Amino acid sequence: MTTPSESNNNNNNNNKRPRTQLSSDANDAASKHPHMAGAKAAIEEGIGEHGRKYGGGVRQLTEVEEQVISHEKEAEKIVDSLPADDDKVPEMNLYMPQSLKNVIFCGHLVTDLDSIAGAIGAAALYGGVPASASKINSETKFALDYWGVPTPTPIEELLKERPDAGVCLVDHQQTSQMNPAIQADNIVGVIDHHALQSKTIVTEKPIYIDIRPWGSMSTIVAHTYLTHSRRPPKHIAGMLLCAILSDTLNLQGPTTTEWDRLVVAVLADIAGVDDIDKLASKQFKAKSKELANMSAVNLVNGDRKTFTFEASGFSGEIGFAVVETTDDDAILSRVDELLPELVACKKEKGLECIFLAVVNIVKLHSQLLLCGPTERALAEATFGGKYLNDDQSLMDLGGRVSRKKDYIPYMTKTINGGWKRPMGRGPSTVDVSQLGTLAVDPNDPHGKVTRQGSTLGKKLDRLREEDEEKKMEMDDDDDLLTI
Ligand SMILES: [Mn+2]
Repeated sequence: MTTPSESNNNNNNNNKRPRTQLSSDANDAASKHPHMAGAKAAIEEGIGEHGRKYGGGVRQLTEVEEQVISHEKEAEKIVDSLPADDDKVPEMNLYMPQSLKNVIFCGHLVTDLDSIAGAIGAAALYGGVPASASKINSETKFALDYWGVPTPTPIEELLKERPDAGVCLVDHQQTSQMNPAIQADNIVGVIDHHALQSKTIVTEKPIYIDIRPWGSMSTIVAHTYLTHSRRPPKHIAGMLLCAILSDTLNLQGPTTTEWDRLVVAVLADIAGVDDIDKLASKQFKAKSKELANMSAVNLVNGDRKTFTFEASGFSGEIGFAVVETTDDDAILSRVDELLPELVACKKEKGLECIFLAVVNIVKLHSQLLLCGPTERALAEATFGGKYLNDDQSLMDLGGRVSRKKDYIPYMTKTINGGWKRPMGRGPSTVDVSQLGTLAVDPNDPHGKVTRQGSTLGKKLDRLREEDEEKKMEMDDDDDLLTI
């Protein structure tokens, strides 16, 4: 494999998104690689280039679509170099640790998709048994169902049957994250992508260690398949793919590396994914059943699409994020955390407007988060919904539930009807230094992406206070949020 440069994806200021070109080479490759690294659907629809979607609004490629398209050729070359089936695996000189044969592969407690998929992938690769360290979450269940993979047996049960079995820890190496049924003496290996901190396991004998600073443990497993000229079976490729998307926040998280991007394109080809964006958003839907486990960054970026408008009164890009959940009260309690994140995302992505719709998928109604006066004006003109809180940052959208059918077409109508942003709004007073940076807490087994060092929340509080004062002075319902 060629070596991509190891750079983290901190380039959040790509206001100008690259537009896709479908070359004749790509047309040739299409017959051999019909899935186009997972971007078939996007390329065929002409999204980001020719597509005139939703009337006047043109949907841009999502981050994950852009990434797989830019790695498509390299990924296809790699897939071509693999034998078509495992019977024809060539003799190889690469080290395959015999100590991992027949062992149990187990991820961390409060287990997640990377831990489960990584255990399944590693067990298939090294010849062992996957285990679950704790009850699986809704996102993991989605991936297992989607790829038709049985849920791994709990580690306690496996160790009851085979108390002396070797254990290879995946996606963790700290004792605090280890299932207590695992004895330190039984550990024969670690495959992980977390920092080595104070609670790292201590072993008597040397063990197999594979720790790499990549976005997901599943990327390491997939890469080992490739370096050993092994083609992961379709369902394993699919599981690993979903796990990388999960840990890297659809390749947008700060820990994402070039290897994660390339391996996602390779796995999408092998797993036969035509529409990677659809897969990512289905997975996000499953995940958002458990809102408590998601950071504001994840909620704003998990299923956000960008639309470009060029109308007489307004031109520019509008971001529209959707969170589908069974528990929208959980969102209402986090509005103060979500508004600054929306403002930060708007600034970083160079958007004119950003919306977040919270859809209750049981009651089939939705609420719209509004982080500034432009958003409020556009939402009022489009939906005319009633505000649900004093500072007018939450609007009731009634029975509207679909971005494709209920939100964007009507917003497009408003904009094409000559809508203009509210008068007297100066340029945004947010500067980049207020945004903080995206980070992954090294102590969090989920690798949750959070924003640190942002002062936007404080600014929000201050503006609210100022607004209260102003209201008392003038009894004028001036715009509250000028950020
Ligand atoms: Mn992980």
